[in-house]
Amino acid sequence: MQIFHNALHHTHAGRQEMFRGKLVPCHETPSRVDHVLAECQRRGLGPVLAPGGWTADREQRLRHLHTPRYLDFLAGAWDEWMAQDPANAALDILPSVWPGHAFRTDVLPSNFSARVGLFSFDAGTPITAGTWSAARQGALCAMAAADAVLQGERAAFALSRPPGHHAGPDFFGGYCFLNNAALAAQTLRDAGCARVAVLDVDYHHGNGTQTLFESRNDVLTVSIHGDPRTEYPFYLGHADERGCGEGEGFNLNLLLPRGTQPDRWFATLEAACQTVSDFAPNALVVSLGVDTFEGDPISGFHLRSSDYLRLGRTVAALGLPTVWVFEGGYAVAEVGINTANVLEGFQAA
Ligand code: Q9C
Ligand code: ZN
Repeated sequence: MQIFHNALHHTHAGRQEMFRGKLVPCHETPSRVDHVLAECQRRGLGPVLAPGGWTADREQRLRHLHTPRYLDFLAGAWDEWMAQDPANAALDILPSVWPGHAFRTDVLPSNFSARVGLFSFDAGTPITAGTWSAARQGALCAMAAADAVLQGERAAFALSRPPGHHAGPDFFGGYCFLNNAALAAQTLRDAGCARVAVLDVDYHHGNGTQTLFESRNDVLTVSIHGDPRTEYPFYLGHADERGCGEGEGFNLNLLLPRGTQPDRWFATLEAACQTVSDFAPNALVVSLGVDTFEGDPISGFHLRSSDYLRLGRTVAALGLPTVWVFEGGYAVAEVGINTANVLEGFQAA
């Protein structure tokens, strides 16, 4: 299948994230994508392509899913940071204050730190010098993969980085800035697919994707993830979130406890696929996180490398035009093998 590679992804290289009262090295590293690309190439899984450029349609789609004031903030963040102090060049931007509850979010603060907090929900997602260009190019990869499927490819893979499924209309967090999978889904909708399903198999709930589509009945969102009562992102992803208004019944959260073994995970995947199939979508977007792996340093499921072949086969059985979008997966030594296994399992089926 065609693989859309973000050649600018290295320019987003966070140094540190906040964890239990101290700054620790970022889990979401450039080497992750290097491993995935190398393994896809080693196996000859498909041509590695550039996503093409920004068209008026693509720019408009980005501004439709994300708010202009959020995009403007991201676009200018690094320059503002540098203008504060040239010594900031050696530091990442991290938030340290948030509006929380019972504060106003309609007044845009002129203070830079206040705006970093307004548009974020955790202190684990640094903005660096190259974040904006990397995130934009990653978003382009997702839209290009959707375009490839629209042009008749059975499937395409967006090797996007940074990941996207935690990013919402006007917020970043969970290592995500622009919602790549949502942009792929909207690309399919804009080209005339009446119904699009998004299946999120990352360990963490895709809160950004849910928030973007929860009021809509044209995009079904289904996510399998660690129970948010104990797992990040904690404040969304519960079973009773079924969608809002016209979108009621078009969001499904399938929760599993930390420690879940492959048998139960795959039984849940079958349930997810049944819901996707019942929706009868014209196309499918998969948020492909492989942080469900037993060796993942920040997650709690126990899938083994061979299980990812089965994941690919199971999704292939849906028989849908499929856009794969790369998300999480932090066991760096295995992230390439596990991701390529999914794509190989899909293609072999
Ligand atoms: N020290 C994705 O998989 N931090 N994002 C958890 C670890 C946030 C994961 C705490 C995890 C975000 C795309
Ligand atoms: Zn994840």
